[in-house]
Amino acid sequence: MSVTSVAEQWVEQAAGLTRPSRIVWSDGSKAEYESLIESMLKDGTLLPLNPRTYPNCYLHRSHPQDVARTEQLTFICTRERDDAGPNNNWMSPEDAKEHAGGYLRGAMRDRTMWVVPYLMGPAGSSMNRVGIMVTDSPYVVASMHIMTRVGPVALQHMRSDDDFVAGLHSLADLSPERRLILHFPEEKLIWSVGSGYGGNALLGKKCHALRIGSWQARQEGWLAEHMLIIGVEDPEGEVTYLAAAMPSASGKTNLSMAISQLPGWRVWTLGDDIAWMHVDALGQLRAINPERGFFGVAPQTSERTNPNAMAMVRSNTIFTNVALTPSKEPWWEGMTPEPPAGLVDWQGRPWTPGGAPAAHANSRFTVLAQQCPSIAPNWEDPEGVPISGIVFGSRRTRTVPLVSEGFDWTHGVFLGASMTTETTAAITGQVGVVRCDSMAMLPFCGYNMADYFTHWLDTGPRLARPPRIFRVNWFRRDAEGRFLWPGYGENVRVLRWMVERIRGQTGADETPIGYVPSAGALELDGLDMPAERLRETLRVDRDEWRESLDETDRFFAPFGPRLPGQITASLADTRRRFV
Ligand code: SAT
Ligand code: MN
Repeated sequence: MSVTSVAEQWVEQAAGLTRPSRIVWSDGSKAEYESLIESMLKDGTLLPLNPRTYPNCYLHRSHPQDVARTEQLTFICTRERDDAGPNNNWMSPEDAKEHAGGYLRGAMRDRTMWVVPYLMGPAGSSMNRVGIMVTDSPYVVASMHIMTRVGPVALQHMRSDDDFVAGLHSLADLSPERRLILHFPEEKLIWSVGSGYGGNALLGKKCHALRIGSWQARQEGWLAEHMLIIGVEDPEGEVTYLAAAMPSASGKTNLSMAISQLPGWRVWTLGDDIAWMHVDALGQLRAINPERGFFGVAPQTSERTNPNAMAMVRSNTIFTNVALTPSKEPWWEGMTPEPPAGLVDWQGRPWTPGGAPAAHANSRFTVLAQQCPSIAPNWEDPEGVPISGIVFGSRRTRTVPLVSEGFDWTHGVFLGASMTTETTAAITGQVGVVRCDSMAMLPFCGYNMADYFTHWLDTGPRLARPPRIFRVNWFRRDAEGRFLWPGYGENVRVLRWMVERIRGQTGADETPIGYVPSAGALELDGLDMPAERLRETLRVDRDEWRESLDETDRFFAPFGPRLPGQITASLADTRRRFV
């Protein structure tokens, strides 16, 4: 299928509002990418990095007040307020358009409007979806080239004239006072104005694949989730596929590329951020990664924490808001034990040690998935991969043990729904505040989360063998503030336990919050992990949990009677088990 009249009309409408001087349809070609880069080098939007050590890599510095997602400026604009739910900011579609229309009117004057048709998901997959976004940011167009499949391939996958999510993006004047990220799920429409930052501006990612995607997924009976996808290969070569939800900047990219510290075991990367999962004709849950690249957090990425990522960003990568060394190489906190001399910080100012971080805490790399050394050979399989386990992970200094397993699907859904986490620099606002982040979807669920929980509960009975559901926390600390578990490549020990649980090969002890590994079930060979510390890592403390369940209760309260009875019952059962 080629450009349809519906698509053309939509582009005309967007141009009528924003008044660009020129309209260019993006073809997704290498030549187009190169000319975008060239023009951005010319006008200073990009700086070249060392062509010898970082070939074809560039640095982008964003507006200092435009460095993270802005949840308070993100809205779901449904006709009925209750359809957005207490988990979302809501505005009526009329108010939203009037408001943002004011910022967008004439916003592209003297600028080129790019029309970017993009495909989310592998070509030829029945699970893929098309979007058409317009934008006045060449940085966004180049990033979309990396993160999605741009050009005719997208148009060819439209199943009807209006089978696309429309996205209107403009930098406008980049002012936080005139910034809005608006979603109209009933119209398959996104408006984003005033930000050039990833999650606000690369509309295929959070806006389409998660917020509009989750809305469509509920209507059509599938799941759009904030999850990585990995294959865990055992020493016999058998691969078990897992999907894992974790909040932004909480280790999804690292886990998806983990290098196993266990001989014979290996992790294959299929995705690091989003999973679209369907129930197939045999009742098997299957996942595709709708994205084509990684938009990963740079700080703390190193040869120790994620060697695969370090290798993959050595070429063809756009860095955003990292620091720069005198030899024009990127640098960020945690990359090397000591910062190199003569750094320039993420805002282009000479940097002196001891002050603010040289790289922004939410600085990023954007790179094609195929550059990852651990990318799975089947990562673009149109059929997706069969998911045997689902993991809900979060960042908790206390309370939550290293790993536990839900009693069954319903209890697993409760574990996801009641997940609490500490906030990170991926969102504008305070870092380290404990909040509920159900399934790591609190910022991304495009509808009332009570209905989302119901949708998850309803999916279980449709599955011939529902995946086991696990809860993990790599971030628990001891009384001195030290991490109890070494994390990173050692996390494969936990993945191995999951695989063995899925196969019914290993033991577990029952606790009020689920099963935890019984003594000896976690492979700890080669790890300095005294029994006392392991106990602390897996401990389920009654008082801490009571406090946490109160927090969950407060989070659930505003959902009122729309909250499914099974969730309320699971909470009550958990409380009872702690008595
Ligand atoms: O900024 S993004 O939303 O794209 C990444 C994230 O916060 O998960
Ligand atoms: Mn994310």
